Amino acid sequence: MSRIVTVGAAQLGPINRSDSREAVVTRMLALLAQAAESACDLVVYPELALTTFFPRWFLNDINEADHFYETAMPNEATQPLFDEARRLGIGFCLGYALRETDAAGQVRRWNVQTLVERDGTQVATFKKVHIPGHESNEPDRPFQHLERYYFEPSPDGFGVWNAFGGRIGMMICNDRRWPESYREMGLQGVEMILCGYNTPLHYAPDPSQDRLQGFHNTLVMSSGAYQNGTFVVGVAKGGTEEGVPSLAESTIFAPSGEVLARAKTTGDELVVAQCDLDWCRSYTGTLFDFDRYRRPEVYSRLTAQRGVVIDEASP
Ligand code: ING
Repeated sequence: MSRIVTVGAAQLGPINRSDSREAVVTRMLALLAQAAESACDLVVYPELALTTFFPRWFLNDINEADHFYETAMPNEATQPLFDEARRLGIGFCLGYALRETDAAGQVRRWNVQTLVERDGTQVATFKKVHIPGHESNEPDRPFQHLERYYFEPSPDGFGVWNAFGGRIGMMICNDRRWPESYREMGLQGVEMILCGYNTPLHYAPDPSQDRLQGFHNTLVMSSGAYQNGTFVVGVAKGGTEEGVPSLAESTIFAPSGEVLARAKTTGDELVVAQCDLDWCRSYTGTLFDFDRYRRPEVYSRLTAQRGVVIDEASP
C-alpha cells in the first residue's frame, strides 16, 4: 500500500513592513483553501512568513525589533490559521521569528518553523541551525542581512519526526546549502524535508553569484534530496519585498533529485505534488543504503573540524 502525501508549497509574495499579521494570515488562508481543493495533506509556508524579512534593517536597540517576533504559537493573529487547518484536516509548517525568556531570565531569539499535524497537534518546532549574514551594522550594503544579530543558532541540530504517515524533517533557508543538514536527517530516516527560505537575488559579498541564485537553489535541494533519498519541499517568500528582489522558484523535489513541481510566479502561489514516500526506498535501499556503504570511520573531519586544516606535513 503506497504512502502518498499530497503536499502544497505555499509560496508567499512580498510582505511589506507595514503589513499586519492579520493581512498575512488572510493570504495564508487563501492558499490553505486552494490546498483543500487540491486535497493536500500538508501545506508548507516560507521562512519568517508572518512579517517582512526584518534582518535587512539594523536597529541599534534590538528590543525595537520585538514586534517582529512571536512570543507564543498559536497566538491571536495565527489562531484563525490553526483553527481553519484543523477544520479542513490539513497539516502545515509555519516559519516565524520566536522570542522567549529562558529559565535564567535571558531573552532568546530564534528563527523557527513549527510543524502541525492534520488534527491540530504541534509535532515540533525547529530552530534554524546555520545563521548566515553578519552580526553588526554594515550601512554600506544596499540592504543588510543581519540574521546573526537578530537570531541565535540552534543548539539542537536537526530532528526527524513521525507525521503524515512518514518521517518528516525540517530545515530553514541557509540550512539547505549545507550537505550536513540533509545527511543529519538522512541518518534519521527522513522521507520529506520541509524548508522555507528568504533569498535576496543580490549577494553583497560576491555579486557574481547573483545570476546563479536560482541555479544554486535547485542544485542544493536536488542534490540533498537525491543523496539522502528524500523529498525536499522548498518554499519561498519571493518577489521584490521592501525594494529587495528575492528568489521565488518554490519547488518540490523527488528522492530522485527531479523537480516534481515548481512555482511559475513570484507571488502568492500554491505548488502541489503527490509524494509517494515509498519512492524513498528506491534510493535508501540501494545506492544510498547508508548502513551498507557509508564509511564513518574515515569521515572524522566532518565533526572534528569547523574550518579547513592544512596538514603541513603532507606532501
Ligand atoms: N538567506 C540566504 C540563503 O541562504 C543568502 C542567505 C542570501 C545566501 C543571498 C546567499 C545569497 O538563502 C537566508 N535567510 O538564509
